Amino acid sequence: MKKVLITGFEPFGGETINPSWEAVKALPDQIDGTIIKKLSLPVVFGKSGDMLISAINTEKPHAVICVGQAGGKASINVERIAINVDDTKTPDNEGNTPIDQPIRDGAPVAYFATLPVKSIVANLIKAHIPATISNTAGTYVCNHVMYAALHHASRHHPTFQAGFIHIPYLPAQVLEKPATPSMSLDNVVKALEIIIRSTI
Ligand code: PCA
Repeated sequence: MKKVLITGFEPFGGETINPSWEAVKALPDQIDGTIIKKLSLPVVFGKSGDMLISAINTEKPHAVICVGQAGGKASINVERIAINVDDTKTPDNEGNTPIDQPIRDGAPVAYFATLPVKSIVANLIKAHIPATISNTAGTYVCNHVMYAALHHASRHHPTFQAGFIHIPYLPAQVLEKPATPSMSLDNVVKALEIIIRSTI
């Protein structure tokens, strides 16, 4: 049986929820005969990547799909690339603010996602869910986790597919920010199901 490991994040930056974990935990435990394993990651450099890699080693999934909040985005952003740097002025949930720090010393500067990013975007748009390819996952914890997964894949499990999906705020997070876009939980969950089906 095929297995997909899908991750969300705990809240950060003063929010009380993170839409990524809200959507991931709402997914069914199986989709088209594929087992869906769900994991919540801390918004902490280092620890987040270590937790993900230990789950990959335990679960031995066929694909790893990591999901995170990108507040202010209006569409599902399918990340194309992860870069080998942690760089932030915004502290993570344990107060770390790495500057210009390689994620893995001496490792490649970047990895492309190995999810089928173009067909994922096409399938989302076909289902009337706003979606686009993004060419930067930033230099905060989401990029860190994406890089850690792809580096691990390239070294140890060359056949598992991995990538990252950034999602907008949920409506509940923008009630007092009228100019900020959001996407309903139903639509985000539907999007994740389409992303899983497009991958397996
Ligand atoms: N978004 C952050 C980290 C956790 C999350 O949900 C990011 O874009 O890096």
